[in-house]
Amino acid sequence: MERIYIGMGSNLAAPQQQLHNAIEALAQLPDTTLVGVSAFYQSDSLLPGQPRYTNAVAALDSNLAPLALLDALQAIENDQGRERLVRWGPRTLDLDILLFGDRLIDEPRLKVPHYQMHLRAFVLYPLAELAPATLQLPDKQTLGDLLSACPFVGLERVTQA
Ligand code: PH2
Ligand code: MG
Ligand code: MG
Repeated sequence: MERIYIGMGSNLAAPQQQLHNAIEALAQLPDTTLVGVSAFYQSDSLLPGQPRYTNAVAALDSNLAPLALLDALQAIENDQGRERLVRWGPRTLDLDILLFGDRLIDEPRLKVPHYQMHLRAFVLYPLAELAPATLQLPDKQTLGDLLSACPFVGLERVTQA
């Protein structure tokens, strides 16, 4: 079993419902336990001219291999109507593997840790709800290090009904 963190995002077609549906789908993955889900956060898109995003992070314990998990996540994205038209385009659902145990993965289809997680408040602050500040990335930086370099700016924590 390895602890895996998944970044979730949506900015189309009822983003909060998309995330709720994604969480149900993650809970059904084979050889996997859903360990936790952060609060939801809203923020402007990194690319201007798109709807605001809702983001969250989920923690899984899984025996799936990294590429098997990637296939399963892409199947969930596709089930929820993901269209891959342009890179960084608006999307019904984005599921990104942020961290996979303490592995460094560099394959054509999959780079872990996620290449921009250290820059993204909408990833780091929800992740910090699920993981301790002492969590080490493969390069030995801690989550606390990344958080202190990434201000909590432009993020709005969603109060759920
Ligand atoms: N994802 C992107 C591009 N821009 N902006 C926010 N706020 N949240 C995202 O998840 C996001 C983004 C492409 O992965
Ligand atoms: Mg993605
Ligand atoms: Mg993404």
